[in-house]
Amino acid sequence: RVLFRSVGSKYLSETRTTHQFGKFLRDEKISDSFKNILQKWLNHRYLNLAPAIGVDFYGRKLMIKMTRRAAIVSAAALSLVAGAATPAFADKLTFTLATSGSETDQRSVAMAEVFAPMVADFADYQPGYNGTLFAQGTELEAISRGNLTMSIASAQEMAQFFPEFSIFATGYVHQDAAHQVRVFNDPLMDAFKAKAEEELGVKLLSVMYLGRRHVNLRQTRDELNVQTPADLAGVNLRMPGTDSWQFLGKALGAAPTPMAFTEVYTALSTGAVDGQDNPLPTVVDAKFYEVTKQIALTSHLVDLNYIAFSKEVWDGLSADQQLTVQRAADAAAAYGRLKQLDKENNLADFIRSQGVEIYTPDLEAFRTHVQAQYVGSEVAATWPEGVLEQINALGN
Ligand code: KDO
Repeated sequence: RVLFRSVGSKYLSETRTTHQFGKFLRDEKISDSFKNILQKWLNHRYLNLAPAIGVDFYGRKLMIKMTRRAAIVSAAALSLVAGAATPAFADKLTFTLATSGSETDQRSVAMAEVFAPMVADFADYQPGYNGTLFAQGTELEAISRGNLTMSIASAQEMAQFFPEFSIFATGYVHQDAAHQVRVFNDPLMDAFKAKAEEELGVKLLSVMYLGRRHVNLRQTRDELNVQTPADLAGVNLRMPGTDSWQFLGKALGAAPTPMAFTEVYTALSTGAVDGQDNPLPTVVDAKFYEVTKQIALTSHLVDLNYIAFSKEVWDGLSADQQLTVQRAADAAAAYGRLKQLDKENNLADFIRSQGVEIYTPDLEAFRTHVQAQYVGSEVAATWPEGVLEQINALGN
């Protein structure tokens, strides 16, 4: 017990990050069995009985599936060393969240400023930004496999598992932020949510507002004036890398290129792509205005994300904790939505001041063309009957 306490607190006080901790262990002459105990302690401390991301002995990132059984075994091992004392660090859960968004993205801010404090009594919130924990598009699988607690998931990512989710990723379907909320809370979502829980182990807690996506290009308007989908012919438009996105890119009339969000700035600056599509707050947050010359306000997708949560972790929570997590997610989503809407409405002048022309193309031409591409398509064939009509009925 004394050994454990003294060595443990020495390590804790001398190592501020898991990487340093790993380096410390590697450099010290410690027996393998003791290393083993310390590794388990590290897992325990950072993963806290919940499946999550860990680091290996040397501070390398590693996916560790910390099952309940393994956790009990490691707790038992700790108790042995610690003379059967209950480890003080076992009292809180860890909720890891992976997002391809930045730390200053409004959704990230909402989670850190609203969600985290609301669950702080029983859980440490540990976000990983910019796709550092898991690459864009791999987060849901990580939750499903028990390696991650939460993500800011897109309908397009959900559609990789359940193609019918593409209905929420279809151009010109959602009308605005309020419409998204009405759709998410409507009984029409029940079957979608149940399938995600039962078959993927992912619980969709709340809907976040990302915003109206527009076409943002490197070309000046003199070089390319985008009025109708025909004007985008041959334009190499970066879209995220799933089928739903690529379909939408083609439906817009462009030649879509799949690419992870974190690579877009460089691709725009080198000319590897002609453009990208995202809402104005993202254009500012990711500084795309530095490497583009125009934004055609196509509003082709009023984009959303879900706060996705591990069903396994959820089931391990008490009823009170579940209620708190749900409330925290709803509060973060509501807060983020207001902030994002405010940004969306007020950023155009700033973007213009950076030398980017912003204008509205022929919206009717875009809407008609995009919608026509979905009619009778393989994508639309996956939509449960009547759901599109139900979504439309919830609109304005
Ligand atoms: C993007 O890759 O363009 C996108 O906007 C897709 C969204 O679903 C979302 O994941 C977002 O990226 C990232 O969070 C970065 O903001």
